[in-house]
Amino acid sequence: MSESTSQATDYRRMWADLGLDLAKHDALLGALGALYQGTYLSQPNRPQAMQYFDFVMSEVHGLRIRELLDARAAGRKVVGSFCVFVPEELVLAVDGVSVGLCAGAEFGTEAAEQILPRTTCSLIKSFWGFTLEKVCPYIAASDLVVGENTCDGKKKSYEQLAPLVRRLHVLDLPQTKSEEGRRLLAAEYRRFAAELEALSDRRITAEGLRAGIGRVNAKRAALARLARLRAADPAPISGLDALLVNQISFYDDPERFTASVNALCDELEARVAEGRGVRAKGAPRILFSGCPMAVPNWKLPALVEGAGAVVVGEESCVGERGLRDLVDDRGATLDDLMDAVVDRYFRVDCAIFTPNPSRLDHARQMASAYGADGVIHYSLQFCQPYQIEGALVERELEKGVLPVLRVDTDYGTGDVEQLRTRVEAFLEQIAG
Ligand code: BJ8
Repeated sequence: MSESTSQATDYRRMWADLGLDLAKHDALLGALGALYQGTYLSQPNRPQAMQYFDFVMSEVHGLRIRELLDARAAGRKVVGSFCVFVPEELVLAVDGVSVGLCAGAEFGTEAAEQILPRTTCSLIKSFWGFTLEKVCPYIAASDLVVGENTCDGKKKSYEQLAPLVRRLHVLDLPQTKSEEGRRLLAAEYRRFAAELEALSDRRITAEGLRAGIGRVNAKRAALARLARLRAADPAPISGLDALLVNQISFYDDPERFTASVNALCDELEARVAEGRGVRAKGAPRILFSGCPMAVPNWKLPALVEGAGAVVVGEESCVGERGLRDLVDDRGATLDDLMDAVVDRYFRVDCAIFTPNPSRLDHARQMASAYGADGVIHYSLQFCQPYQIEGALVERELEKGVLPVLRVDTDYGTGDVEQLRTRVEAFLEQIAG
């Protein structure tokens, strides 16, 4: 048997042992492979260093899952989550492994709609579809799944998730940036820390948490370096590739990922110095603002870049909202460090907060820092927090005479042609 055949056999055994439905999982991987080929591998002028991220994607249900299972066999715990409010620093402090769970593709919608109303956003339907149809190896490999009381759809649907996962912990998150809100977040992170200690049978120490903070800070610093390089004109990397790197940050081993992002940035710095980019200098520059885009939700950036523009930033949780701000690691005690973790996460300006003015400031700052010619506000249909806040973002940015296009869409392909027409008209408006 050749090495690749034996590896494929090994993966099939691994997926079967995890309880996946192999036929449905094959269908999912087939569709994902074709989408990746058409969206990513056909792009012109890609940086060489993207090869690492292509490799990660090719092994996202293979080698990475094998690594998670090896970690479990060595006694480490795998913690799966759906939200940037789940602090990876705490998971690392008990020597755990943090992974994002599948929520970016339309799969198992019919099964999901047995539980959820049709008027639920694609992201929630997606994680339910993946779970019910048994095609997500990440949730199957997780010792603990962490939900969060953010929007109503997530909050209410987690109530029914417990029987489908090994162990579920739901974080209660504040909805206001008040003193009471901060106290709630601090109490909830301490309750989460206790859950992790019970799960792993390890104590969180100041040294352990400081080390976890250092590893996540290094990852965020590398992603911030990548974000800054996108300010150059011509942009040295496509928005699709930069988005992919951000998406992979939720799955990959933190050290290996950080080193790979820094290697990519070295190459991009050389490109910027030579004036080389993925598009000609002066190509229209678009900033995205809105809902997170999880793998493989590439529909809108692919349309924008297919029309000749370049996406230069994402004001989103899979993007700058998720990566900005490092945790201060100078505290002497465990309490100091826990407070620093709370301080950092309390600054995340998700649209579930009311009011949420810092998000408008961040969108404005990013548009200016990255030289955006226009902003596309992206909401998933039925996502009330972002759909409603979208009007505010539009008003605020248009005051500064920046054109804004508001798009509400889902994970389906039924609206692609209509979106293409709207995006092309928007780019013409910008050019005019
Ligand atoms: S911190 S943005 S990752 S909650 S799209 S499920 S909001 S109805 S994803 Fe999010 Fe955390 Fe906030 Fe970020 Fe609900 Fe909207 Fe669906 Fe959403």
